[in-house]
Order: sequence, then C-alpha cells, then structure tokens
Amino acid sequence: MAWLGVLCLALLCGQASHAQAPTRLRAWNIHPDGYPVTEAMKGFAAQVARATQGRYQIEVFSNATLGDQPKAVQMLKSGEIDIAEFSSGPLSDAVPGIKVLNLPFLFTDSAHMFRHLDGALGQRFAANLQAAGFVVLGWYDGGGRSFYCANRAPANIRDLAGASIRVQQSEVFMEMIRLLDAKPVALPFKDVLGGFQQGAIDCAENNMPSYESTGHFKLAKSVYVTNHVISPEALVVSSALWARLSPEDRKAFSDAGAQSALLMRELWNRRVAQALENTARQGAQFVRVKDISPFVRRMAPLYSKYMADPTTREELLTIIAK
Ligand code: GTR
Repeated sequence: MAWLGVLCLALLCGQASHAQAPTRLRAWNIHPDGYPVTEAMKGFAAQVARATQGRYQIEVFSNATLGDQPKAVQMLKSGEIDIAEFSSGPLSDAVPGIKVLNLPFLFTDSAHMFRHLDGALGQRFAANLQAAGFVVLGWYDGGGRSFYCANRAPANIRDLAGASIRVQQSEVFMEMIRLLDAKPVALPFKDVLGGFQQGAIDCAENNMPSYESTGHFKLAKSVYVTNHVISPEALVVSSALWARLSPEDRKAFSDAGAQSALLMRELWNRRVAQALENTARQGAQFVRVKDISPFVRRMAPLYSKYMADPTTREELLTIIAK
C-alpha cells in the first residue's frame, strides 16, 4: 500500500504546485499611473485574477518601460509580451485596414466612433487584427487629437506651414502633416518633451489627457483645437496566449476586457475635462478651429488614396454612410 501513499502524495504535490504556480503574464502600457488607460488595465488584470481564481496574474508595465509602442506591437506579435493597449496609429503598421481609423475628420465624436466599433465594423477590424496576431478584448477611447505648439500660436492651418510637427510613427499621420505643408517628425511618445526642450520640434498633436500627463503643456502652451483625428485604442492579447486559453478562460478574459473598456470610457470623459481645466489654469491657451472645411479640403488626396486602396475602401464607405 506504500506505493498508493506515494502516488497520492505525488498527486497532492502536483495539485499544490499547480495552485501555487499561477501563469504570469506581461502587459505593456505607455501611460503613467492614474491615467484612464492604466486604471482600466489594472481593473482588467484584477478581474482576470478573480475570475480564474488566481491562475492568471497579469503585471501591468506602465510608462513604456518595456519599449516604445512600435516595438511593443512587434513584441506582442512575437510573444515577448502577452497583453497591450495600443492606439490605432502604430497598430495600422501591422494591419493596413486599420489605417482608415487614423484619417482626419472621419468620426464626428467618440459616440459616433463607438457606434461603429461596438458593431459590425468593430467585429471586422477585430477579425483582421486577430488574423495578424492581435485578439481585441476591448475598444478604448483615444479621444480627439489637436495641435499644440511651443513657438507659434496657430489660429489657422496656414499657421502650421513650415513647422516641424511631431507625429506617431504612422503613415497616415505623416501624410496628413505633409499636406499641411509642414514637416512630420516621428518621435517615440516619451521623447516628445525632449524634442520641445531641444527645439527639435515646434508642435505636436495629441488628445488633452496626454497633453497634460506628459507635461507637454508646460512647453507648448498654444493649443489649436482641431480634434482632427478621433480614434480608438485597443486592449489586445497575443494570439499565442489566446491559443493556450481554455474556452472558460477565454470567456473570463473577454468579459474582463469588455468591462475594462466601459470603465476606461467613463474615466476618459472625466479626465478630458480635468486636463482642459488644469492646463488652462497653468497657462495653456486654446484657440478653437472655426471652420474645418479648409483643413478637410487639404486632406482630399488622403481620402482619395484610401478610397482607392482595397484594404480600406470598404471600411471608409461604411463609416461615411452613417
Ligand atoms: C496617446 C496614445 C498613446 C500614443 C501617444 C502618441 O494619446 O494614448 O498610445 O499613441 O498618444 O502620440 O505616441
């Protein structure tokens, strides 16, 4: 009977070590603590841990400590990281159809954008992303992006001509800046502050929570409120991780992702208002665009290009239609 005891012990040990050895996953994030993306990702991690009785422990690495965004897109694809939150700019390098989400003045506001993303179009984007190695668990709000400058106070798109403007490393953004007769400078997010300090850039463009959280507002005080790009961000897991999850665990991850997206959107709206108030109090000056038509007219070559492109045409038509 001794062998039975040994066998039982081995089984118990097996169970104990299983219980004691949760699967640790690494989540990439570009933002600091307290930022809506970070808080929503932490909520996601906590809910996954609860729903899987601690079998999955997700560590959120914030502030791009694991590398900048284009690098992280590659890391997720190669399985070096398991989870990430990406904006549509760098993601479109991996999935060309996503480029449409970076086009200026496509969505009128976040509500319009989420009507599409929470519906059939979002599913189509998710399917294309999944084929490229990214499983979308939630669409987050990337807000409306506007220009801000250090050494000029634009009140018209002509005032941006000749400026060196920092953009994300993303084709559509660079094309947009060129069509404004300005010079696109692709810099990683964390280097933008240094770019202003060293005079390497005159302007940048981003949403107001990032304008505030990065401290850009201290150096670039003139905001030209164009909201030229209203775009989503996505909470994604690698398809390598997805393939390893049981159907029950996939459901736990999906539910937690959907929950975190709702939380993010709620936190976002509050944060936009706070950022506007806080930066204005500290000296930021806001000039609202009066008429977007000259800007839209300048972008005509962009719309024609992506309308002719079979990877974006269908998506573009769907968004324009409603
Ligand atoms: C932020 C966005 C980041 C990153 C950044 C940038 O608004 O949340 O993911 O794309 O902009 O401009 O690099």
